[in-house]
Order: sequence, then structure tokens, then C-alpha cells
Amino acid sequence: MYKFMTRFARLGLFAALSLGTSMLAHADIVLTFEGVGDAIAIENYYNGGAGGNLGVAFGSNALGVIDSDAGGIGNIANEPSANTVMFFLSGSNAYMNVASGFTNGFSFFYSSASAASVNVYDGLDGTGNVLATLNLANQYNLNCSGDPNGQFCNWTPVGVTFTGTAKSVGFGGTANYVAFDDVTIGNSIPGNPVMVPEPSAIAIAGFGFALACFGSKRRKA
Ligand SMILES: [Ca+2]
Ligand SMILES: [Ca+2]
Ligand SMILES: [Ca+2]
Repeated sequence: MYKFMTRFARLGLFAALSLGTSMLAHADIVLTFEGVGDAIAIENYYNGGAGGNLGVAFGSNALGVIDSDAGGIGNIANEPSANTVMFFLSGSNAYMNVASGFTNGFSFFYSSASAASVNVYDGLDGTGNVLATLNLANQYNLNCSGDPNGQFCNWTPVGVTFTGTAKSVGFGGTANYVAFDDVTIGNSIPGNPVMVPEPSAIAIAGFGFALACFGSKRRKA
């Protein structure tokens, strides 16, 4: 019993420390595009605009598009965060720039009417080295229906991890075929951070558990 408690306590402390450091080391950014507007260029919405000062800027071809069922022009349904997504009407200048850089991972949900690829670069505007490539399939209408309207109704999460520091993402080649939502910077799993357990709460719970184990060990000793 004594040895079991000692080992358990170490495990608890290790879990608390590793969760606390790995999950707090970087802040993921999830871009839902809610609030951008309909057929409105995203541009600096997340770079000091109404979406916050997140340091994320888009080329002028990246548009916010709202579901037609919500009053916009979007031919979409079941979007991961309703009712706005990102869409490119033309392919040139289709870059997302993060001037201060980002690490670890990149991910998003997509609905695509064409096979396509998205590249992560270590330079601005698609310059430098390709750090990672995300391949997209033609899946936009598979096994889904509108809400009540919208042909781009099937959404797939994709993500990559990479080493180095990324500064841009090239969405070129996806124009007029792919809708994106919940673009997530710093994580290979896209999504709403509200749905992820609070790292500080986990760390504190882990620490509490570890301390309880240490305490019981001490009492038994
Ligand atoms: Ca719809
Ligand atoms: Ca919808
Ligand atoms: Ca959205």
C-alpha cells in the first residue's frame, strides 16, 4: 500500500506538471468568422479590427460568408460555428499572415467541392519553406442535408503538426470550391476552446490529487 501510494503520487504530480506546462505553453486561436459579415473581406478583422488584436491578417480575397438561411449568400449548412464561414472567390492573394509567427499545429474544418491543398509556410505571403501541407477531399455534399438549405453541408476536421515557426498559410487553389470554418492556429485539432477543459483547472485538480496522495503517504509513514 505504501509503495502504491508513493508511485501514484508521483504519477499525479507528473501529470499535473506536464498538463500545466504543455497546455499552457501556447495559446490557441480559433477563428470562427462570426461577426465578419456577409461577402465582406476579412482582411484585418482579427488584426486590430472588431474581431480582436490577434495578429492574424487575411488577403483581400478571403471573405466572410453567412448562411443563406441566416440571411446571407452562403450555400452552406451545418457549419461548425454558425452562421459565418470563410470563402475565397479568387485564388491569388489568398494568404493568411501571422507576422509574429505560430508553432505546434494548424487545423480547420472544411467543406470542399474539389480536391485541394493548403500549405503552411515559414515566411509571410507564402514565401520561405513549406512546413506542412493539408490535403482536402471533394466531400462537400456527402451524407448530409441542408439546414434547411445549403449544398456545402459536410464538414471535415483536418490538422497538422509541424516543427519550426510558421508565418503564413496559403489557401490558393481553393478559390470558389472550399468553405472553411473554425480555423485554429497553434493546434492540430480544430475547435472551440470553450469545449476544451480549462488547463489551469486540470493542473490544479492534478496538483490537489498529488498533494492528497503525498499527504496520505505522510500520514501512513
Ligand atoms: Ca443553410
Ligand atoms: Ca447554418
Ligand atoms: Ca463560423
